[in-house]
Amino acid sequence: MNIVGEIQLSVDSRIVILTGAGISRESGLATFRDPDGIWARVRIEDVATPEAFARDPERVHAFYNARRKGLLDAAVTPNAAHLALALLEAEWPGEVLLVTQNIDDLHERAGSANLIHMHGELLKARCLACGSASAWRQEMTGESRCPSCGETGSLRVDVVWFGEMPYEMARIERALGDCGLFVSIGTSGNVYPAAGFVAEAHHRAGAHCMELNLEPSDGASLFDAARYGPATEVVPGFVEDLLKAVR
Ligand code: BV8
Repeated sequence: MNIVGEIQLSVDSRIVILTGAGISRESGLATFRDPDGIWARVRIEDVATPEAFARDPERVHAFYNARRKGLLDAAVTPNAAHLALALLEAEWPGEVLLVTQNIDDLHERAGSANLIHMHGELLKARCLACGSASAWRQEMTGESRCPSCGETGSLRVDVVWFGEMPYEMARIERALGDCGLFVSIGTSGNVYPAAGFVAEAHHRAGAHCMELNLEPSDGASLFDAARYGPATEVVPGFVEDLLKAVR
């Protein structure tokens, strides 16, 4: 058993990491619930539910087209926090599973591979006619054609809206039931089931639970320890502390 800072952790144990919009903030992408966040400008009910899409698909397409354009801006690149998590996956002897609520591709671009996008991906389209998911980097409209089946008007962005089941929950639940460390980064702890993961890791796996965030989240009291500050400062520092134990 190695002592990593304030954590008792064996170096072959699984680490589960949950990230939210805060980890991408310093790459230039907006969060949701900060004063300048996305939900300060537009209502969830108008753009991020199946009902909104049924009611006004073009409005929903426009909302995600603007975010896709922003993500594909050359100025938006992975930051030191994304890169530190990719380093941890490469050097930690045990499994590092990264579960992100984010729909951007900054974790992949930083080198993370053992990655689950539980709320889907902005750069993918899902066809309501054939069910396929395809890479999608351009504007999406009601005239867009499915790359797999050729149908037009059947595409939606491949993200999980409110009221829809997040992706790969069985795989996430299995990991939460058998991990030595659970780390929550850049999330306000508002949205379920993600906000419930810390309690699961604690009660089912007896994991040490760590919050790395700009400020205490709504779930702060559920964590054993925390480090507060910008992700590009606290995440690399924490990863270095973990890797000191294995070097
Ligand atoms: C589900 C994808 C059940 C799209 C998102 C009524 C009906 C149905 C469900 C519900 C209901 N009432 C409640 C629910 C549950 C609902 C929910 O939790 N609602 C909340 C609002 C109460 N959840 C769902 O609907 C989920 N599905 O429950 O299905 C079911 C069961 C059976 C069968 C079918 C269904 C689905 C939720 C997923 C919704 N999709 N996004 C898109 O992105 O457009 S959620 C959205 O919120 C994003 O994914 C985002 O990631 C997520 C969480 O937000 P955060 O990432 O935490 O971002 P936030 O801005 O809130 O916080 C940022 C944090 O970063 C802050 O703490 C800040 O301090 C910090 N920060 C800022 N800067 C920095 C920083 N930290 C470090 N460094 C910095 N520089």
